[in-house]
Amino acid sequence: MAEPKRYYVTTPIYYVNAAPHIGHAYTTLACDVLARFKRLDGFDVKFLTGTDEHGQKVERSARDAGMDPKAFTDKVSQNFRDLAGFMNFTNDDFIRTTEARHRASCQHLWERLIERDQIYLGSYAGWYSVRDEAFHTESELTDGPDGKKLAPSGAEVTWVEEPSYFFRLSAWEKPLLELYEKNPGFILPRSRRNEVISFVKGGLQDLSVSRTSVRWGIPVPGDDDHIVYVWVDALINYITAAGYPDTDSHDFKTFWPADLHMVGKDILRFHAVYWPAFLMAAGVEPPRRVFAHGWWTNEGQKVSKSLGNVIDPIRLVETYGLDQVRYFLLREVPFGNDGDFSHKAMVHRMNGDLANDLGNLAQRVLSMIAKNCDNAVPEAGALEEDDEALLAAARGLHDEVAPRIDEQAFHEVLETIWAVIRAANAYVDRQAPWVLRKSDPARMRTVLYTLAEAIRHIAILLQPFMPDAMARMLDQLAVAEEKRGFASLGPDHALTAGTPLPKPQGVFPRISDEET
Ligand code: ME8
Repeated sequence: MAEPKRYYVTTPIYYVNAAPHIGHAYTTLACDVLARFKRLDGFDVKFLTGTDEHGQKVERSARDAGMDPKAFTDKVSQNFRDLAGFMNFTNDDFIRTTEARHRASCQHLWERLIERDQIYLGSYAGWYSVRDEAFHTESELTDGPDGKKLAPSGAEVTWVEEPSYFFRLSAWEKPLLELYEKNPGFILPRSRRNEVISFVKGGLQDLSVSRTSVRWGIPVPGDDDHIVYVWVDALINYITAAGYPDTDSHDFKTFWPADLHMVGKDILRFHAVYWPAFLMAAGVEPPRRVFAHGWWTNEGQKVSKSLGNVIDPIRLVETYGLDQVRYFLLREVPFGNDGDFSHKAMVHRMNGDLANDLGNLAQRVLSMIAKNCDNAVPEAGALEEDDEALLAAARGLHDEVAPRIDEQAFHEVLETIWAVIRAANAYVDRQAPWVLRKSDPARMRTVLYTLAEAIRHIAILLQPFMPDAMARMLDQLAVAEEKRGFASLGPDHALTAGTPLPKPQGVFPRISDEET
């Protein structure tokens, strides 16, 4: 039987200790593009994001703000919801780990682990990093400049000694290696997969999964002195939102296992090692993929609060425009690699790819149609080889880009679409419709029709990346709302000659370097 067309994609849930930054916008953007693409492709999509609200780090931030943790998390969580609206993200759900549904789900999973003898009571004596909310072994640490011990992330660690429940992670080494072996696409990119495999092969220790010195969290069922370790609590959000513990629910049956957990490279180990181990230990199927994306630097420098160069996504959008930023972030670097944000690179993409290549193509073609074809879709005559070639390239795009979307290779998707945009521009220059206007008006109409039909394909396929700009482009081609899905690609839904067109307007203005 064919796989049902359903797709479940998740972002990490974000700590509510600070304002949203570029990392948050980037991860959620990638998921938004996937969710939009799959919806347009006829899939039943569930796209989840939310906030991670428990643990010592959030407890501390609330205290520093002089607020009660609940009031604090209510306030900061709202900033993440607002960012989603601002960035035009289409998440279907927004989960908060302080919600009752999540507490029930987390405690239920814990009880399953107890029943299956996967958790035992012991005591922890070791290092803990509050910033990473992570336990570290001595061998992972380095010495900081002032003699303080530092975690691999550079975060400070403190010595902790307390009673703790442990998860029998050491027993899951072999099943995890089998999972990676049987599912080569479980961890992407490949280089990250290799890192995880060597980490697991290096041997796994049982994992501390409760805290007694922290109060802000979900109580361990039957032992209120302990609260569930924030990473266990947080990871469970992905099944909570799918209806867990009701594994017979429509949602759970439809959407679990998730197709993709999108994460930043720093939190891959939690998602690709601990999470599938917890799930397998509880008898729940692991997700299908974890993709670890890279990090952004700002004008060549690592971003950090202390350097004051944190990239604020809202400012970026206010400076360059929403769809421009959405395009840039997914075009500038091969997805999975680290990338550098620079004003120069941004201006270059806006003027080169957007204004010159795509904007100019649409503007040239639409204004020629407006002037020479009575503001209506022109009639095409017999097609020549050059016309057929451009149409075939545009009509073949979907089948070329869909497999790349399934590998999260956004830059390749865009590059593939841009190859057709460049081919269309070369076709305009070759066919010179402004010359045909006098010499052979019927041929001019065929050329303009061919171009309009190519632009229709390009705009439909670019909707997931630049939803507003492409909606405007499709409006200008008078493509009806219900004809913008991928099922409308191809010759059966081609533009109809004689359809009146609105007055063309530029979609991507050029930006002058001084403007910003
Ligand atoms: O880790 N460039 O939350 P968080 C790109 N609550 N991505 C970046 C970045 C940068 N400069 N800086 C950070 C957590 N990120 C946990 C997740 S999931 C069950 C729990 C990314 O608010 C980073 O890799 O710290 C991570 O994916 C996210 O932004 C920040 O998450």
